[in-house]
Amino acid sequence: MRTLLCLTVSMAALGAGLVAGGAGPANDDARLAWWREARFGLFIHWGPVALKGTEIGWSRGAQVPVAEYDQLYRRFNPTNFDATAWARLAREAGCRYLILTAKHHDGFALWDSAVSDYDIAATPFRRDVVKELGEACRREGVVFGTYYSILDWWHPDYPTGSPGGRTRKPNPNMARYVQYLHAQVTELIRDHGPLGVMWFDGEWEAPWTEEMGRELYALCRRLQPSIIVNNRVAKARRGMEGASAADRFAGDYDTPEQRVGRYQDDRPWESCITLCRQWAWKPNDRMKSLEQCLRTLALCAGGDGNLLLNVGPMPDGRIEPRQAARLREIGAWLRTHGEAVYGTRGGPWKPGPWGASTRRDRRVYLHLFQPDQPVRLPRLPRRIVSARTLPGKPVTLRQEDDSLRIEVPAGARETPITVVVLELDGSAMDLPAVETGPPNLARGCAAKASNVFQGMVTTYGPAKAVDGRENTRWATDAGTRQAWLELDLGQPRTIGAVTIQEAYPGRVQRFRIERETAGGWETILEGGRLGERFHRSFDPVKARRVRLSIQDATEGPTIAEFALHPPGH
Ligand code: H79
Repeated sequence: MRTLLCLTVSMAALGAGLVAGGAGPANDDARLAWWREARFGLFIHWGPVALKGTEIGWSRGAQVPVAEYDQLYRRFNPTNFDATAWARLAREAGCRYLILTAKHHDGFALWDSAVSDYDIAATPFRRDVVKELGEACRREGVVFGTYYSILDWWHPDYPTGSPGGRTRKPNPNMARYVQYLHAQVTELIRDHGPLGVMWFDGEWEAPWTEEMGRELYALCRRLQPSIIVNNRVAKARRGMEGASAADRFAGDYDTPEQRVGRYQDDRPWESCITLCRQWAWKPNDRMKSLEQCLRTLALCAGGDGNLLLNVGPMPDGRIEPRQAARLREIGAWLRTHGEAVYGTRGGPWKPGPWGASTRRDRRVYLHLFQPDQPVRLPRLPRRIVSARTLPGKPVTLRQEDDSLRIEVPAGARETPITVVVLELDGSAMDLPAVETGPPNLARGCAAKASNVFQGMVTTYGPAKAVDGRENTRWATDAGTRQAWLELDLGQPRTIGAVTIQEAYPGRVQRFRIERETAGGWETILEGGRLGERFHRSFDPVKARRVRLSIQDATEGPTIAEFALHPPGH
């Protein structure tokens, strides 16, 4: 019922476009409103590969020989599959939508596809899993969507046959493959819809072009104007970080994978993260704790994104009881704390080790991860009229000069997250997001660099590494192995810690941080890999000019942020 209503409303509002706000989270296309409000979805990775317990995305031709893998469907007979049980579990988990892998990279279709015999109809099971699950979800009030991998290692017309294109088909025909892909996507949307979301993947391989992506997006919207399509439909995604390049066609939302996305309130995003370690079912796979799950959800919501939490059902059609139990625990927490998640926007405080914040109207919800420690956050330009935990217990609040100190009395603390509701004297929605990290002495300082990607200084210049924005970066030319970034703090400052964020984590292999002294450059610290977020404190030193010297990189280094902190941070 809710699904139908949402889809009708969205269709009426089509074409509203993006309304950029002056401050605070941007309001986008009304078509995405239900999805933003939902905040939490269930991802399901399933197929004949569950019989082997290996990974759906990359075990074909690796852990399982191709000849064996491609015959697994002949004995795929999940007689315990119960669509209603899955849809109900999603609802009990508090998931407002569900995405099923209709077709993964291995090419197998979980529905009865008219254009392929490598599908569920060819298994002993024969029942159309996509159809049954879609119908069950609609009955249970969970919005249904499908995952579809653009690449296809099984299909003879698709050029590559394994990850990284290591094996190639003898007689590929990409134009004909695109027709096949369009036919399958049409079957999903037209015959198994309406769908809330079309979740594409596998777009990174060379045969797929931006033009093909635009056409595919247009096809989806033509078949169902209200449908939401992720950024993997085209070529905009930047690595597993999942954000979209600004100059590329990027679908409707960004898709960080196996990580929480960065705070981003001007474009929708959704982190897809596995409950266990594999996407597809694996016996005795390590499962995340309830604490990890709830904190991940809070960090996503607090960063203004969604969480798509994945389970891989077993080959007999059941979701593992321990995984189902974990999902129900999440749902139980959401029944008492959902007010702080559903229908909120992230911020105004950006997430940090202390926790995260979400907002709706005049309220701000603090999701505190260490409620036994007082939290100090930068003050907001609003008066706080009341502060209580979500069950309504009083919280001690002190508004100091430039910070706000929040302390939860022992009797009011909850694990793994204590939610505090702050009531403001005005709207929380127009407040720009505030950093909660340590003070950054390098922010906005003068910077120069040994090299800038294709000389594009305004887009990728050194200033981008010190602008306080994690979604901009200093980039170097392809093939750069050594580079330096030099900062001038304007006057000698005492520094005691550094944070470095690589935009493409893993490229930097060896680096030094140096300061200029009367006698020349002196090393403050040396390190190996940087990664997504490198933080290190060191014996305080005074410095005006500081240099990041990269001695060894596998590819042109790209630095999203280079921050210097006072001692004690
Ligand atoms: O379905 C799950 C995985 O099976 C699938 N995506 C999730 C949702 C997946 N397939 N492959 N991968 C994940 C890993 C691929 C990583 C890479 Fe890349 C592809 C590394 C280089 C090319 C991603 C795309 C990072 C850069 C481009």
